[in-house]
Amino acid sequence: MVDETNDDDLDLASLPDDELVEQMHDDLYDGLKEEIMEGTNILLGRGWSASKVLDEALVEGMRIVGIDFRDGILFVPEVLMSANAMKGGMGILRPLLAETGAQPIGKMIIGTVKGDIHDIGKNLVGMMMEGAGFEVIDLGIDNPVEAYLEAIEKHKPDILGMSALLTTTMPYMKVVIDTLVEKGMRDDYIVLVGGAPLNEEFGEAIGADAYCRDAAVAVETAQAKMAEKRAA
Ligand code: B1M
Repeated sequence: MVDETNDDDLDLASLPDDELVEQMHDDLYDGLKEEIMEGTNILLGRGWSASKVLDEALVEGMRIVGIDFRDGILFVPEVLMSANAMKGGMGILRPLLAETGAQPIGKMIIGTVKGDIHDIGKNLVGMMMEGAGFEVIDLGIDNPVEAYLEAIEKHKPDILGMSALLTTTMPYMKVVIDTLVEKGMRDDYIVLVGGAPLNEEFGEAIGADAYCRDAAVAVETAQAKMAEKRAA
């Protein structure tokens, strides 16, 4: 998707919604952070909800990047630029998605597992959980089991969330859960897992409470599990 127009000349604000969204997909592809931030602000100014901007402009754009990364058309440095541009847009949406006057309804720690540095999806889950009224402690990327245990000890969360984007790192989630079992702590926490290569079967097989397909499902699942926990 080589953009042959001169981006300097392109007035994003003059584009109708559908063309602007398409342009944002191109800009994300090209790693243009400022343009992504501008486009995000324009759509919000036109009355788009934060979640609509997130889903239709940013997440969909990243999906396209993912396809060309898989097919060897884009490489790591380019995808890093796309990720950086995506984070620019997410930074604007974050406070809007997290806007809530309510008391925290539960506490979650979330981190990407050891060996894995993908964090966009995890960050999105954290943002949506905050938006739903949860307190979220983000452990970042590349977390060994010790980091999860330390954070559990320190923050005493209701929920432990783990993210993995690689088939080679997703088995590490089982290492964390098995360690909780060994220490007799497993039943004290709701364990939710997610990430593109996972599925429900995997979640069950490793002993998680649930696999969450996306951030919205993570919120719904967390709410349901918290309600069950409170009722019990
Ligand atoms: Co990576 N990468 N990457 N990468 N990368 C994938 C995952 C890949 C599928 C690309 C591909 O080939 N199509 C592929 C994995 C293949 C596999 O394992 N089978 C891959 C690879 C191979 C690699 C490297 C090994 C490449 C290399 O070095 N040769 C390398 C690994 C580095 C490492 O981690 N050790 C690598 C590196 C990178 C970058 C650094 C360049 C960059 C990451 C930047 C960053 O995150 N800061 C990157 C990116 C951006 C991607 C793709 C293109 C996009 C991921 C993303 O952000 N998606 C990705 C392709 C793809 O997934 N289509 C790819 C958008 C995000 C919103 O979705 O993360 O799925 P996602 O999160 C969703 C759900 O999964 C769920 O909710 C989120 C929001 O709805 N979810 C959770 C996620 N975590 C959750 C936790 C929960 C609940 C739900 O807890 C409760």
